[in-house]
Amino acid sequence: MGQKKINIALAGATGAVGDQMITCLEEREFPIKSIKLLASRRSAGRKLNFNGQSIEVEELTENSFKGIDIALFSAGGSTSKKFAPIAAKSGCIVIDNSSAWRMDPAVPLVVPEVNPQAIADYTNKGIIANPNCSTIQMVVALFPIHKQFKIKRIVVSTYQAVSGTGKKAIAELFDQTRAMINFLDIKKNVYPHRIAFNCLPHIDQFEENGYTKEEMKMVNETRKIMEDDTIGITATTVRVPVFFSHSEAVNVETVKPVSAARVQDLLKNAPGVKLVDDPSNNLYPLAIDAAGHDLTFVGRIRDDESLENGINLWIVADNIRKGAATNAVQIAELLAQQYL
Ligand code: NAP
Ligand code: 12T
Repeated sequence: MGQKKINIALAGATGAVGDQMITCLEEREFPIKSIKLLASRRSAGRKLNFNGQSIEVEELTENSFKGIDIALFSAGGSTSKKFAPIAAKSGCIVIDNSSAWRMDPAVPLVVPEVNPQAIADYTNKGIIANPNCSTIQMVVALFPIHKQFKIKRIVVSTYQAVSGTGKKAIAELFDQTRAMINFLDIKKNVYPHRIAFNCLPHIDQFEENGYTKEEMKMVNETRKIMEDDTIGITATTVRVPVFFSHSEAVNVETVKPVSAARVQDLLKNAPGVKLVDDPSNNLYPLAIDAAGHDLTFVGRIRDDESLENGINLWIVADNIRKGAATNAVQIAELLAQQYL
């Protein structure tokens, strides 16, 4: 990447995703000219490290984006709704991690391994949306299958880490676990029920149809990214007491004849995928192995013996890295290389 150096801003720099954005930009040696770290007034004045340099966090305001080329937002939906258009108006391109803009038809929703061409539409509003974490890892694994065998229907159940909810939820699982093993009282703040030693079939808010917003994001975002509204998708999203990495049990029905062996072959060389599928040696993707990595790990690939053309897979990725920060930084890299 010997190209133009970029003035970058991180909105939500002090959060779980912002923290990983900083690490990602450092690790990937993103071509930075300057970096501005933004958060709420509560964090203004705090210092964070970037490439060995101590940088003061500033309060996010309407004037934060002058001279910025790319702004990476991970400061919640309402902040994005309000400030992304203001940032775009100041002439920078926003890559937004919240759900605020994802289904806006004028806003591209991008996973670089699947639809990098959609980035070109950033000119519509100056905003590019980063998909939901559960959706990103699923489409990385399924898009090669869709291209080859045409997917008719997806049935997915997720096992999602608490880090998806942010720093307070990470602390809640830690505190509740410690309280449990010390026979102390359990405090609940973030989730409506105890998450320690439990599973909650509830991620984000419930909608009128009985599904959660998280489940409907998986349905709608998958179709938008794969650019195919004919795919049937149904999801059950579950919070589990895991700190990092989402796991997904996925059943796929295809139009063309498919087999587990052919899908294994296909995914061996698929971009962004690491095949881990050797059950005889107890090898399959695990949340604890995916944590800290950028690839999407796929295994347990089996023929669905109840269907003519069906397979089952187990898909795991670090929800804060590929599910959020890494995917956003990959989009920023493509912007810098091809558009700026
Ligand atoms: P978090 O750990 O709770 O951090 C929230 C961040 O937003 C903090 O930096 C916080 O600053 C900042 N913030 C909150 N309110 C603000 C305001 N009014 N003005 C400016 N900054 C404000 O949460 P997180 O897990 O990092 O998630 C942040 C965002 O990323 C959310 O929008 C979430 O939807 C999105 N996200 C997306 C994915 C994905 O699927 N792609 C995954 C996880 C999260 P203070 O420290 O000052 O409070
Ligand atoms: N509620 O970006 O709680 O739409 O794990 C991501 C993760 C929303 C999002 C979570 C959420 C999003 C969560």
